[in-house]
Amino acid sequence: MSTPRLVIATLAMSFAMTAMGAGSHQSGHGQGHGMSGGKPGEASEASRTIKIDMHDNYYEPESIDVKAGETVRFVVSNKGSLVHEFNIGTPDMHEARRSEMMMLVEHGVIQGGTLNHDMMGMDMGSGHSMKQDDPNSILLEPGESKEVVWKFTGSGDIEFACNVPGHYQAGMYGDVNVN
Ligand SMILES: [Cu+2]
Repeated sequence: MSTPRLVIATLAMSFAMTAMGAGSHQSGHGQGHGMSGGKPGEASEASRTIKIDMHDNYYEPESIDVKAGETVRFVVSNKGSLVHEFNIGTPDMHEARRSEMMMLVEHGVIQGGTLNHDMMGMDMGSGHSMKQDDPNSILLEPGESKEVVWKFTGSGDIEFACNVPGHYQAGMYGDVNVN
């Protein structure tokens, strides 16, 4: 029974360190809450639905066109055999997210095709948990399907990407062309 405790303690420590790192990074950029590229949208305001299929390791479609100010409802399905992420953000945001994902893999939260939901739900103390509930990101096991509603507030360099280690590098990202 002592092993899980040790794992939890290690997780809590590394998570706190990641959080501190992210905080200083953001203030350095003066970006506040790090939601550049848009913000969570209301389903009732969505002008259309875009279906995104996730495979090992690419998206279908590989790019999308949106209008500035448009709210889009994404229906994302994992058709692959590995855990995949659909995350909307700038390249900087994805890079920061990849360090976090690396940690989730190192600690066994993501194991190939499965997610350890018990570990994700644990309270790490000081308000942190491993729960993957960022509004701009969904993390899916094979066969799962979920929706995310996103409002694209302006132009800029926006991508959707999977930051599970190795996947972005393998080309699992797509451009959001904001017109
Ligand atoms: Cu992936």
